[in-house]
Amino acid sequence: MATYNRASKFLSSSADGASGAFTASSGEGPNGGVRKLRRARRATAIGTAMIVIGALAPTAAPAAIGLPVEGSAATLAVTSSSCSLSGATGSSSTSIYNVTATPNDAIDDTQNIQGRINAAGAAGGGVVKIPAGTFLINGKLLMMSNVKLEGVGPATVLKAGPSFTSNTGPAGGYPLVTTGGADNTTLSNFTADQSGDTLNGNVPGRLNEYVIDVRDSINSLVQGVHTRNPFTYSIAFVGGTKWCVKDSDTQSATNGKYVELDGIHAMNTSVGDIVGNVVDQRIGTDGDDGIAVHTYGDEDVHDIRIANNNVRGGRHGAGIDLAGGSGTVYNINLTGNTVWGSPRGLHDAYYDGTKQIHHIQIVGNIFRDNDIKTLGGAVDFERPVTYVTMTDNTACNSGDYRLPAGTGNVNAGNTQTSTC
Ligand SMILES: [Ca+2]
Repeated sequence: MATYNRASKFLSSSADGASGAFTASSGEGPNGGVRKLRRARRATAIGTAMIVIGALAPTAAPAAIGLPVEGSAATLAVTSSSCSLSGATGSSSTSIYNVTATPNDAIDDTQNIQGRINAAGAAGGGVVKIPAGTFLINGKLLMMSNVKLEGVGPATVLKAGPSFTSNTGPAGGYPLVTTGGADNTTLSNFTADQSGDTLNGNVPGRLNEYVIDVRDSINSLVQGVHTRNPFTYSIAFVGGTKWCVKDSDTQSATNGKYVELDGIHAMNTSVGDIVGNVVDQRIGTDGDDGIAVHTYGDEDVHDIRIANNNVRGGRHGAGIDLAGGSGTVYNINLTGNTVWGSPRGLHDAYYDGTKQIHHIQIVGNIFRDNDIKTLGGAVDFERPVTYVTMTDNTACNSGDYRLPAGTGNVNAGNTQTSTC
């Protein structure tokens, strides 16, 4: 929702009220107990990020904002190729490690799969292949550097088992798979089912780690991953740099069980592509933002390309949400997305501070059949922003565009019709 304080929701019991069953404990936060570790890690990540950004030949930083060197969104390279901003390639290893667990039974498969990941990692990298079938996960799969975890497609299902919530991941949450600081990883061609429809996922730490949890890692690729039945965010990038999620899909389909179910979420991270995905957070009533770019605490989120996605945000959120705070959201490029059937299309939000969002490029997107039919139904910047270029977008049966006047803001060539 537009006005709630997301940080306070993380840090205390439910303030949203949508689900009385939400039982987040005091001290729960999206970064969990590894925040210090992540900060230390990020210091390394920034060095890499600056190298990548430098290649984009940014213009001079806007003096009026007074921030350190930052590229201009207008200079971000946007091409039709996948992962074109980040250049993320994931694992380049080729040695095969076959999972030998038996699918489609009641026997847990976590240790078998984790054993293959560990063996590949210990050898310097490898491809862990999982055949078709449903594999029960009662633990948490932790990636190793230079490893690719690869299924055969949607028919390879990693499914949270009946005791999935009896243990937590390294950051105190409930990931089916977390990179946990490993670099050069690929997650490819499988379904990740958190069983939130049958499990009671309203447990402490629910928002500490996510279904597909890419965390504090460099060069991470997620492709062809299908998430189902989440009780937290579906695919998330937290800290780290140089990452890409493409050709994947998320679905949120529960009713009255959870809040805060975002589809693809990027938090306190940089240099990423979100491209060619199908995000649907509104099959049930519990869904929140479709795609969210989010600062938490005083860290920034920047240099992210969101292109050619099909997005339906859930009842509690927007199609795409730029969520600032004490950190800044900048250099975000949104091109060629279709955002439909959401409360709003694109929305700004400030959850734990007021630092201004800036350098956002919104070009050639389609907003259709979103709930709000008046100002802000398509694009809604409620607070002052600067260097926002919003051009050549189409809105139908989706209200109009709201962009306050501000330094460097451009609002031109956008169309708005009442019918599609
Ligand atoms: Ca099994």
